[in-house]
Amino acid sequence: MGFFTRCTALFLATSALFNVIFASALPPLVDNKRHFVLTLTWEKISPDGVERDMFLVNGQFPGPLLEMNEGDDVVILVKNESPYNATIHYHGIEMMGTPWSDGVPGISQNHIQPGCAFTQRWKATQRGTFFYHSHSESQVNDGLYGPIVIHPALNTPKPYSMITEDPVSLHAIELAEKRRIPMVLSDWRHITSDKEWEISEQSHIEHICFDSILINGKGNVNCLSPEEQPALTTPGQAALLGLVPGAKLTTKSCLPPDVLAAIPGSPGALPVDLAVIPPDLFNKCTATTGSSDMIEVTKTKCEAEKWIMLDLIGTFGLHTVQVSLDELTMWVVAADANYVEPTAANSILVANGQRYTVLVKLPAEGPSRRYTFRVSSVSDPQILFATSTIDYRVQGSKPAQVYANNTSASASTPWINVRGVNLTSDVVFFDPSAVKPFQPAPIPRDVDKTYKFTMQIDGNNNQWAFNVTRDRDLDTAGVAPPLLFAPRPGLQDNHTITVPSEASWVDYVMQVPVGQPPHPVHAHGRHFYVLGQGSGAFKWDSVAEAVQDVPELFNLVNPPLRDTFPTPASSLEAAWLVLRRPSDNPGVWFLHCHIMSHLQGGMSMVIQDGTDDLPEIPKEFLDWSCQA
Ligand SMILES: *[C@@H]1O[C@H](CO)[C@@H](O)[C@H](O)[C@H]1NC(C)=O
Ligand SMILES: *[C@@H]1O[C@H](CO)[C@@H](O)[C@H](O)[C@H]1NC(C)=O
Ligand SMILES: *[C@@H]1O[C@H](CO)[C@@H](O)[C@H](O)[C@H]1NC(C)=O
Ligand SMILES: *[C@@H]1O[C@H](CO)[C@@H](O)[C@H](O)[C@H]1NC(C)=O
Ligand SMILES: *[C@@H]1O[C@H](CO)[C@@H](O)[C@H](O)[C@H]1NC(C)=O
Ligand SMILES: *[C@@H]1O[C@H](CO)[C@@H](O)[C@H](O)[C@H]1NC(C)=O
Ligand SMILES: [Cu+2]
Repeated sequence: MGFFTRCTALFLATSALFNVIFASALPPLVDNKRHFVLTLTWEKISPDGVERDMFLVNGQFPGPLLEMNEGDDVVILVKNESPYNATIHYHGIEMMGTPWSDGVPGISQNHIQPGCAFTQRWKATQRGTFFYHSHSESQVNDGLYGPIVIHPALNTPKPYSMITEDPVSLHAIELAEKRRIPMVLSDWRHITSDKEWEISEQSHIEHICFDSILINGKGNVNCLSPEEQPALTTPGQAALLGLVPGAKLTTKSCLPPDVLAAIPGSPGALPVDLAVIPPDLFNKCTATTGSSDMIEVTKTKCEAEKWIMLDLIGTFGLHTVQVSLDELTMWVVAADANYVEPTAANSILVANGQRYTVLVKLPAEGPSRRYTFRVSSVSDPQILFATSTIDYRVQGSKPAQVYANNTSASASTPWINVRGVNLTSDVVFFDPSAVKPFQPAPIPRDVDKTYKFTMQIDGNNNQWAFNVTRDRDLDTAGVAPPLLFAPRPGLQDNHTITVPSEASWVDYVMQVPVGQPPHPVHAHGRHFYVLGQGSGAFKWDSVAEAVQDVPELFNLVNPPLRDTFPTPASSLEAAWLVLRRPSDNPGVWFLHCHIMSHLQGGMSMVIQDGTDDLPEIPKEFLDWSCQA
């Protein structure tokens, strides 16, 4: 058999066998359901070269990939073998008809106490990239998360033919989609989340330094010299440093405690106590050579083209980053698991809780090569960055490792620097506000209810309010029974809104006073449309009025569909963001900022959607107390 025939046969075989081949990577169906077990433990490991206590899931960090097909009925047994209360939330999963499996303590379930187990059941009604994470306190900062991929059902319309119509390329893209590569991006501290919160509560400041950024759970501590820092200081950082005469970034490239202390709280804030902060937390940086993620990609002789699909998953506790892959172009094809019209970019802004699925075409010819994948924080509190490697090997050429000590061959050319700033003028940045959903569904011109929130500090600057007052008890203590089991019809208070059952669409207006950082707003249950944003005060009574007044600030035709989207930064001027969301999935849902310190500091709101139409809670959930 000649070379051509062999490759053609392989091409046809892989096309036909796709589903058989990839189905074998999924856990088997039992009783027609996809079963997973997540065992949580608390152990010592060293993701960036420094050992600490942290969560593992099934002995791994990040937790294992949960892979399933659209339409699957999913059953997940969570066994808590750690010494802490915990719950698991499936971020971005809309939980149609199963609000009791959403995993929020005090809202949809009680805590899973140490030694206990809880079973969650939901249907994979969506497709794309998600992640699971703890919803107790700031346990995300202790590593309790892992990726989820839902493979699209057969015959799902996909946007790939908007990139290319060449059948050879489309075949290569389909292959890449089956073998998609999760890129779990996180910020990392050497102290536990409990310790961090304790220091924050005692000192009355937030933003205790991080130590590294991890890519798929691997990383290094990078330290910048005092000579390197000034050129990398952002305007936002410089403005904050200006609060204290002579202030400079610390050895860990953080805003120093006295600058953090100078960020005003609201009236009645307690005096700051900097003496309780161990000085090393800000002022000692010891570089490590921990570990670095390397993804090996091989283009075989039979593959005419090589594409890869990366799932960028922002599991950060605080930081928002620019992501780039040296020399290559990323085609964004999905945002928060929703297909979009493909957009080419060299650098993508990823906020905590957001996901992007990107396709990358690798060169067909030429030598094997190592491409550096860069993650650079753009957040004010600290300069933090990381890299990993895509090791691309063209079958038949020498492996890239041969060139590892040959800088002229091994170093790929960056698009961005460690602050996420472009190094040349031809770098294309992805614009999250301009991206269009693929085959958008019509959205209503009018809504039934409008709720307005003001994102602000309430007390000291580690205490945050989603509207006026911070939420003091829900997430941290976990109320029993959970709100879902005892909904309070009609309740409107500082922490709860009740959307009437007859309302089908709702506008959420986030008002941002001057001086706020971006708050990545995350809604549980249904996703929302990012309808519009602007600067200044939101001075209208309704979105309809605003649309009439400033139509150019709204998109009522094909706005982005997301589950996490940041409010605009408001360093110089107030700002606003309007989200339009269907209220057709009765349940008790959390709406909150996805920055862990803001969430733990009280920045959350409970939405009771359609409490008259709540599905009956299954007995196994109502009666659960410890064992699954
Ligand atoms: C763990 O959860 C239980 C039940 O919600 C609660 O009574 C207990 O105080 C929690 N423990 C901690 C340490 O938060
Ligand atoms: C690169 O490393 C290899 C093996 O480690 C060594 O034999 C070779 O001399 C090195 N080449 C250069 C240019 O340093
Ligand atoms: C280094 O890489 C370049 C480019 O691939 C190649 O031309 C050169 O021979 C390599 N040098 C060594 C010492 O391997
Ligand atoms: C970065 O991009 C902007 C906008 O295209 C451009 O004005 C600027 O010169 C670029 N920076 C560098 C260092 O080339
Ligand atoms: C937010 O607080 C303001 C001021 O107290 C209040 O008028 C408004 O109704 C609150 N918004 C919601 C959604 O509860
Ligand atoms: C709601 O917030 C307002 C403004 O801070 C406060 O005056 C009021 O007491 C709060 N209501 C409750 C029930 O806590
Ligand atoms: Cu926030």
